[in-house]
Amino acid sequence: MNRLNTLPTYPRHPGATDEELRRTAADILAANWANDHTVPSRTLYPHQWSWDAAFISIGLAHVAPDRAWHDLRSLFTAQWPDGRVPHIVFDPGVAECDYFPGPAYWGRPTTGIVQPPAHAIAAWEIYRRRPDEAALRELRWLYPRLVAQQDYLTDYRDVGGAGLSSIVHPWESGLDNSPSWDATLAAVPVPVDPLAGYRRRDNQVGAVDHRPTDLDYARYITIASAYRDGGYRDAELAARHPFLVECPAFNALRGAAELALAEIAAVVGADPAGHRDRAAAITRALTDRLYNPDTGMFHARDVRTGRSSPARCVNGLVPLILPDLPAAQVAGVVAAAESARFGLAEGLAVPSYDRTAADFDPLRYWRGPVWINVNWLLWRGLRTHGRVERAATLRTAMLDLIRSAGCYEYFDPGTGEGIGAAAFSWTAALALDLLAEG
Ligand code: 9WN
Repeated sequence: MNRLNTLPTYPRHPGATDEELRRTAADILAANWANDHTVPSRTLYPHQWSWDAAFISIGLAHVAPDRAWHDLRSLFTAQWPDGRVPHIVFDPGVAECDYFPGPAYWGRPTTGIVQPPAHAIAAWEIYRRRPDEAALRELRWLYPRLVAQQDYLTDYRDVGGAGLSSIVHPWESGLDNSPSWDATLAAVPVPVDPLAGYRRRDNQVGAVDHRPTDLDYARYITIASAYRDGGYRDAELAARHPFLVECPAFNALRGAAELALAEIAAVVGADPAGHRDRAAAITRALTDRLYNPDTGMFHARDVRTGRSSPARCVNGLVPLILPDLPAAQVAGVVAAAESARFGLAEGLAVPSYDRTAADFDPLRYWRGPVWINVNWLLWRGLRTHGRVERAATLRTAMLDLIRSAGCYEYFDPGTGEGIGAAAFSWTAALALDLLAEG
């Protein structure tokens, strides 16, 4: 379904002023605070999510630093002994039927899979905004835990052996339904009725034509069950697990996390050098293994088949956040983002998928809509590489969307309409950060 042959212009009605948006965003974050953490959305996502907590705490740093640190502390309190930081920490006060798959499915108070490691970046951001004694205590508490998180991803998840971490489930990417996984998912055998005995909750609270299809959902459950039934062990994954993919955004965040850890190490009295070396090695591996000079983008790679996904997805632009990305890759990614496929040169926020692709879908989860968190990463990447004017335009495009539509989970890339969950935490949080950087 390609409904967009030409680039759209969003309705430019002025929407909220800076001050109004700041107030609304702070109110949303306050309303989504649940005892010791922030939920992404009261309706769709009533627990704590891992990479959401990172983005949320970056915004909270501007209005409630105590809650920013508290959010990260809650998440890392649920870290597993092997270092993995679970993708969801379940709130024991929320009923099982309010989110699927919940703790009964996973057999634990957290899920056993992870999400992109954006937390060291968040910790450094909170600290640098207010580097006082209390912040230093939090940073000291977090540092060894953040290192353990990175060690887990290096020691247990380098299934391909080339220095990149594999994700074992699309949910680990945070870009769940992205076309990046289509080829790999197509090969996952689906039992006749894999959802038997389960009831999707997302389709009851979200629009059916926005959410993943039943077939994709069935595959998600098949893959999650395989990992769960293997005791969440990572040994011999290559021989037995149906989904193993190197995602460019996940690994770029892992590299950026090492650089944030280098900054943190210098403050807490640890050695930054090892972190810088690891970051450099990740950038090299990404460039050697996932970059395609013909598309100017990074592409997900299936570790089992060795095949690169042909899809041009927003995760293929995220390595721009790495300051040591070589000039050729920087130029390629910027050109791809500016092209009509992603629309940056037209002053638009980038969609999650190539607008010109035949199966581009402006409404369905990660297959077209605009998400603020990946645009925020891209904005940082543009600034890191001196594309200051482009970064400023992207900032304006993001804020325009949010001002006009509200703090939605994602946005229709054709009309700018807000879709998914309303009062979504990371949109509110990152709006606060963007406003502060005006
Ligand atoms: C599964 C919470 C999460 C985000 C993900 C987003 C969506 C969950 C879902 O919501 O995923 O983890 O139920 O669809 O894709 O990025 O962390 O906001």
